[in-house]
Amino acid sequence: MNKDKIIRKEIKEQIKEEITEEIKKETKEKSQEKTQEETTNTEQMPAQHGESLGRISEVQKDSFKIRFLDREIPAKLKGSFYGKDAKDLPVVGDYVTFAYNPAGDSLILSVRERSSFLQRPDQAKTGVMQYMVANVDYTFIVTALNGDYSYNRIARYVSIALEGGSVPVVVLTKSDLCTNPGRYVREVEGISENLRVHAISAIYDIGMDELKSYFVPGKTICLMGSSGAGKSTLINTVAGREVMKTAGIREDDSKGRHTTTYRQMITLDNGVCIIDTPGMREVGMAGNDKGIGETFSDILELESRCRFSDCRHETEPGCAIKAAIADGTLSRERYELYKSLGSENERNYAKKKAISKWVKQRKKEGLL
Ligand SMILES: Nc1nc2c(ncn2[C@@H]2O[C@H](COP(=O)(O)OP(=O)(O)OP(=O)(O)O)[C@@H](O)[C@H]2O)c(=O)[nH]1
Ligand SMILES: [Mg+2]
Repeated sequence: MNKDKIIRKEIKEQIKEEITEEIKKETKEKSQEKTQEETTNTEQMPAQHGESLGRISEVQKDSFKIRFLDREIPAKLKGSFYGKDAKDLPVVGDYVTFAYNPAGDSLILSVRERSSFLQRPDQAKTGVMQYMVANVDYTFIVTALNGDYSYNRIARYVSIALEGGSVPVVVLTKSDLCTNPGRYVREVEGISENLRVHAISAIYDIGMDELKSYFVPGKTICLMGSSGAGKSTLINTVAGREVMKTAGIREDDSKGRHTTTYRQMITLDNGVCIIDTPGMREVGMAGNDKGIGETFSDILELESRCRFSDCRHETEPGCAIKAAIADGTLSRERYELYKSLGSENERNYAKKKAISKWVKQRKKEGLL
């Protein structure tokens, strides 16, 4: 059994215990002739001093919300989290243990091991990582079929999803505004072997049936993409009601208005968890070797077939990359993309290493 399943089993068991407890309380309270209204709000809450297991549904600076049963519990971190590495702090989608406080913020005690963890370098390109979401099964890479479309950016998202251990699914939205969505579907399918791609219109209910296979109870889906791509609209359509705020894009450049401003996990009535995220302006590469390797696994395979192990794919004889470009099995555009993402990844990684060396040195000198 994988860790995610174990955690879900634990939650189920906990729910069972809570329900039994609830029934006992209800019987007792009925005999004391209390009204139903007076009791419902507190009955489903965890024991005050016990440790409970919930899931982070929202993070805003130092404030967290924990999804427990069908409630959102406000929470803060236990003091021992301070000074920990940023990657060890809870993110949306994390399973956490917490001590329940009925009078205010509950206390997050620990973060359970993650089955997947999506991260990217921060926008300032310092190589510092931004930790986004955890325990995601599918990452929907949402791109609108208007001015938003970018082959290069989709490839970046795909490598981030793969690096983090989730399955990338490209969702091309606003197909109603595009005269030839099929052309884009084929182009995106060419980014990586086995990449799943769907063209939809959430507003006109086109292609939505194709997405049903992902919305399976117990699965977690995270939506990422530019502002205005239609992430929140897609969630509202799937939910059948307005659970997320949406807003029109700017007419002059088709860009969105950053309507969603923080990551948030909602649970649909059928038990599917969906994480909505704010639109990203840029998707940088750092610490992403595995993701790039998996996205371009066919190119790695070709490289391994070159006559020389240190082949630079330039003038060397017996080069499998050059041969594949010549016979059309590998597109030059895709190979160039692989090279540029790889070198950006290396550059940022070197920067990241230099920063952590600097921080370590300053700490040693007592300056930090
Ligand atoms: N024509 C058309 N418009 C759509 C479709 N999906 C979304 N839109 C419109 O696109 C605009 C932006 O949609 P949102 O769902 O708010 O976009 P978002 O990706 O959540 O944007 P941020 O929250 O800013 O990151 C809204 O005006 C939507 O009505 C679609 O399938 N077709
Ligand atoms: Mg949104």
